[in-house]
Amino acid sequence: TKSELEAVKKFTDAHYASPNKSMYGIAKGRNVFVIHLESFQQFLIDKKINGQEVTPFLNSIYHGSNTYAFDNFFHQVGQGKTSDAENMLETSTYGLSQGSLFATLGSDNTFQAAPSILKQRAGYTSAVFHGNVASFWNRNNVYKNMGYQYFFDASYYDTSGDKSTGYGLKDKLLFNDSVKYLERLQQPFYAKYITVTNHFPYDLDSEDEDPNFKTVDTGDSAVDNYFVTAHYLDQSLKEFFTYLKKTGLYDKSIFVIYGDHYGISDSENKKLASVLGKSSDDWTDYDDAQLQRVPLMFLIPNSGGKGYISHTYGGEIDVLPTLMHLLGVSSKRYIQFGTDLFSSQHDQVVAFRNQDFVTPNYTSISDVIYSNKTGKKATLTAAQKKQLKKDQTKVNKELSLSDSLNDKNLLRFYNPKGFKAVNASKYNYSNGLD
Ligand code: GP9
Ligand code: MN
Repeated sequence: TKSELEAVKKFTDAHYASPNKSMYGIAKGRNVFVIHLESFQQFLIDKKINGQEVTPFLNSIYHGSNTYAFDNFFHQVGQGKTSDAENMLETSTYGLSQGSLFATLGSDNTFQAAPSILKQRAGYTSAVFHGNVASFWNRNNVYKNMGYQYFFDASYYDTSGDKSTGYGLKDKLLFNDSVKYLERLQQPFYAKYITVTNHFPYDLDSEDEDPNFKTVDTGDSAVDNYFVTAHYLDQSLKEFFTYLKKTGLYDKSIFVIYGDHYGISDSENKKLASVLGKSSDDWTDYDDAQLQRVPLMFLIPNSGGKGYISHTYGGEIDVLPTLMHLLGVSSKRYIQFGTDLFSSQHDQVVAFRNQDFVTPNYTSISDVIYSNKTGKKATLTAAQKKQLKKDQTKVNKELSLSDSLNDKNLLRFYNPKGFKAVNASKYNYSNGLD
């Protein structure tokens, strides 16, 4: 009902963070590439194995002078995995506590998502490039409700034989074979690339392996192969960027590069520990939580070289308002649970979907508070306890209001200024060949 919507709106309004003036609009009018690095965790960045970087190309972006990167950025997905990440990134609302929002609510809900907002506010064309079938995670329906104009799914590419692995077209082929569609998009565009090759169980044909890259030998094949497919993903990006630089698209764009969620699960982390130079003996929930960091980078080529690596704490929920402000589009009128990572008012309490949370100083797991300094259970003053109680209350409230918004489809009652409701029936993603 409308009063339920009011409660949500009151909360998001109260938490709104105004933009950082020095960042607002610095990517205005540029094309947007959202590059979804499948199962990609932050520890891969700058990681060396047998003296070799696993992801040299991404590392060069990470340290590049026009890149704003975050090293305390967390995924916040639940069971909806990739689809939860997509939902958070493009709506700044949470996934559900059970199942996938895309799958359960995505066909019927009202969305006020990045593609429709950017189309209506700044004239952006929108498209998704993905090498899996369109129905996976119910994307064919959800994307229409989000206002995506084009969805170049598996049917647009030759995915036969060894061109695919478990979740679809290999990344190098996706980037290469999508170019003929990308080139026809009206600029400015908002284009999302969802990679798949770096996905459990991290299979790669030997023909795609870099003979010069030798992985670890932990005895856990998922851990060992994870580095091999991450290395492949890195090479695929390098090839794509070579193309973009050649055509000049590179300099006219902003790149949002992020990891969607963990690739190595908690149960395998002890095997990973030795690779990370840690002992698995006293491995705790705290250590698992720290590994939920994923990369987030905003690369803005030729933008004056003021980039840096920020240690601000944040999560996937925060990406949309941050991106909008970089593009010079105010986020104020929308219902969004995240806040601009560059804003001095940004809230650094990062909620996980199960109500655990991380702050710059503490990690809270099932009500146990760990100190980020020591990694051990924290000894807390009364004032610190009080603050952490407040943080927990906020996390719970935020998650439950997001659930209320989505479960009850409350956005259908919400009319932000100038927002025209998306008409999903306008879009037809079927392959133009038939
Ligand atoms: C498949 C891909 C994988 O299309 O996006 O999703 P995940 O299994 O990571 O949720
Ligand atoms: Mn995924």
